[in-house]
Amino acid sequence: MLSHDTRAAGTEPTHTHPTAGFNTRLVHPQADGDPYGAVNVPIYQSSTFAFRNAAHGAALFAGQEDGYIYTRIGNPTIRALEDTVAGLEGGYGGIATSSGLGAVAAVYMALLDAGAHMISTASVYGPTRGLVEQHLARFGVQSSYVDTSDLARVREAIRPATRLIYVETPSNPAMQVTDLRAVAEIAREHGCVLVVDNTFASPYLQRPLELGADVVLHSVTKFINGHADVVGGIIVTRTEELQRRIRPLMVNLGCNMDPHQAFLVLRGLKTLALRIERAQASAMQVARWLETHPKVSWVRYVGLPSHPQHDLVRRQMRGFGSMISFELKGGLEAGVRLMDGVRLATLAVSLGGVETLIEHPASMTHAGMSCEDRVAAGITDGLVRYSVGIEDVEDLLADLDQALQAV
Ligand code: LCS
Repeated sequence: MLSHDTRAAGTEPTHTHPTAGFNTRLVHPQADGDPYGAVNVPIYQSSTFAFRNAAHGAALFAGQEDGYIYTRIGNPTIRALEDTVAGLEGGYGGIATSSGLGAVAAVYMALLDAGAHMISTASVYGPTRGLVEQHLARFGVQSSYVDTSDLARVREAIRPATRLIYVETPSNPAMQVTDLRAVAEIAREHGCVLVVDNTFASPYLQRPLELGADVVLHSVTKFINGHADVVGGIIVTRTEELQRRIRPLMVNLGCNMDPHQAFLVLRGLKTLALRIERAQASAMQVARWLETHPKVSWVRYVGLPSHPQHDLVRRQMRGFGSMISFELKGGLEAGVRLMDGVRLATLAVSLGGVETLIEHPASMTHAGMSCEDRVAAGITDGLVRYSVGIEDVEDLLADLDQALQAV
């Protein structure tokens, strides 16, 4: 069997600072020491790695020795990111991918056989759902989309062929929150793997593996990198067994991360906690301000007591993050005016960066869903999504104020 890893079989990743706290691990990535003492993990921009001799090459391919063969299989810069994020999530190991959707695809393809059934949060990021409904369905994968915040709906959807439960919490953009401990119990009872998309929270605010999930994944394009200059993804597995099921699929699919991407993400990661603390403090102010605005019909922010799962959020997350969804009284037309009226917030998809972004899910990120599925998932036509950045909050409020006056 060919090696699909940079690590010899049965070897646990060892941590440079095994007792270090979360913030320390952000700043000091898990990496092999650099011979020149470089403070940052260097970019190993090399497609291939020389073997010392033929026996060394054979040992690497056989998975008997740690080391690097070829960058699609593994690379020191990429591995530093994988080991660091795995440590932050409390998992066995990481698998970095070319995009968040690459991570989703690798997990689905590794864990779902023809005829298998999966259950997913209905209000997931649109293409995550499209991947199954438009593509994997052709290979015989069956899927049900339910409001996973309602545990009865999850139980009802279980079939004999159910192998995987996929939860996005908080969900994009409906901000629905799923009780991970409870769903993990359901998954265990029925022999299913629980996969959690932790993109909206980041490991700083929520650690699904500690609540019973088996696999966590991220679009690192968002909070983990945080600077709107990289598209990337990462998978973290709780066990070595799951790592050995998913990693070969990623390697054979060829959706690996690039070393330069990994370098940028390692740099962005250093300030994850600082960025989130700042953005979520502003988000709370913006959400409260919107909630009292006469032109706003409702606001969904997990930090507001008006959020239907606010108590669960307090138990499950260590903060509220910086994603806000809201609806204007004037519906879609008012939303369009608002998006065309803001001057500081940028009208763009994506989220979780240092700059504030605004977008309209029904016509943009979730346009691929049928109108019926969208409304069932809580994504109404007038819903506006606002990703709060780290600007001065007074400037963000002034910007919203002037744009809302024109609505
Ligand atoms: N999971 C979540 C929760 C996401 O929000 C996204 C992208 C993905 C996975 C896919 O990650 P990617 O391949 O883009 O790195 N969400 C986007 C959004 O809401 N606007 O633009 C992209």
